[in-house]
Amino acid sequence: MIYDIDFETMPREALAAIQLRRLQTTLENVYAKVPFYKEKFKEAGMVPGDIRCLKDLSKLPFTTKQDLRDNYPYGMFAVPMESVVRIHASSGTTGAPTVVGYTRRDIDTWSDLMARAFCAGGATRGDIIHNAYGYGLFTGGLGVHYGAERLGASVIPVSGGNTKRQITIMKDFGPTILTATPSYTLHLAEVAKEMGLSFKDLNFKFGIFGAEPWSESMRQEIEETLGIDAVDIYGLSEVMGPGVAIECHEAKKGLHIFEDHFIPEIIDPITEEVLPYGETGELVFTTITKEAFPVIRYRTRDITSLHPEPCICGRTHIRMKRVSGRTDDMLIIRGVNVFPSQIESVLMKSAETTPHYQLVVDRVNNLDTLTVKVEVSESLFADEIKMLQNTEKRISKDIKEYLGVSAKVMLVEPKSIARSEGKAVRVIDNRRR
Ligand code: DLL
Repeated sequence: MIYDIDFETMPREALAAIQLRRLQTTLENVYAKVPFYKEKFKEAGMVPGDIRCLKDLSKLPFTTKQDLRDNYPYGMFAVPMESVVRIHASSGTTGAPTVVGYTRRDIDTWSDLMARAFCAGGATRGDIIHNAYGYGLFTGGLGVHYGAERLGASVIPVSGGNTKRQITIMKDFGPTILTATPSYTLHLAEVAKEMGLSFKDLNFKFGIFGAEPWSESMRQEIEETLGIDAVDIYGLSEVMGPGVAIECHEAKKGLHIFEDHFIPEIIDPITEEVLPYGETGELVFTTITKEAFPVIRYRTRDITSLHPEPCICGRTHIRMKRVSGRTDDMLIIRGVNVFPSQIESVLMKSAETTPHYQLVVDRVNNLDTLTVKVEVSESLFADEIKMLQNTEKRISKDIKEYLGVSAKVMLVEPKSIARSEGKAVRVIDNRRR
């Protein structure tokens, strides 16, 4: 089902006309209300009226995370506090967090977009949504929550953590849709297993996963382990929160960006030049309907590409490829650019390891080193140890039976006993020393 058929399937020329109108209104608004933008426009020698077509957008200066930090906490708000009904903040692992605000109409728009997102994922009003995104300053919990209610589905506001209790709730309440980060989802599956429960015995049909980069192989892993469809959802606090873009369940190939509210661009992160469709670079967003916290050409640092080709679902909104990483996540190891998601794709191909990994980078004797810590699959680990122990015991017993002498058998790694080029050295007798 398409939630907002008129806007989501609108011919692209009509969409462009709406975008331009909304963009022009937004620019007038930020110029008048946010001193930061007025200053930026002045520096660029421009006034909002200079933007006559969508292409003109590329003449405007960018907004960066640093700009938001410099105006911490409310300096970028375009409305007085009396009109702000909600405040969220992004985590701020590096430096001050980014504070964002919403008017009542912003919350309304966000709820609508999240309802759209749920429908794109395949939800209906009859669904029960287990929402394991964190509630609080993070936009995931409440963003998803309001969208689920707007759709008319039943939402279980369980938030993150308290994992065992989550599993009991899943068993008892019978939710049909799971919303969580992909990594937490895998943890949920692990804990369910420890509790003697398989996700396949639960009622879930599909899940909407995002808030962190995840690979196509991680999708497969989740779909197989949980026995559900896994759909990718993207968003960021500065632009709105979850529900900026989502995959449709029909194609599961790229995320439709809700272009009647957000204008995306892809730029080369170094030269800052706008790149053509299909090319990979940094995603930049301009919001065109937000009241409290509009952003103009906001540099997300997320790396992706844009694809305007028609989609089988009927939506005309452009698709972005799944985010492969962030410009600030990229590791340079001896000159080679490495994204954690690339390592993840390699790890996911190995049956013996789990999707739990960490990369440790160091510099030893002026050389970069990369250590990939990855957990061995528990079943394999347990089986292997058991098998090794059984083999050791069996050989020990055989020796005793055959020769009547007790021996401790220690299995060692293949190829760890020195090979000889002549006669094999079969005995090292330390007693003779
Ligand atoms: O993570 C909003 C959100 C909540 C999205 C729930 C989806 C689901 P922030 O905390 O501001 O907002 O973090 C935004 O997270 O710039 C990306 O780097 C990353 N991110 C979000 N969704 C995805 C995704 C929320 N589907 C930052 N794939 C963004 C990859 C994602 N990265």
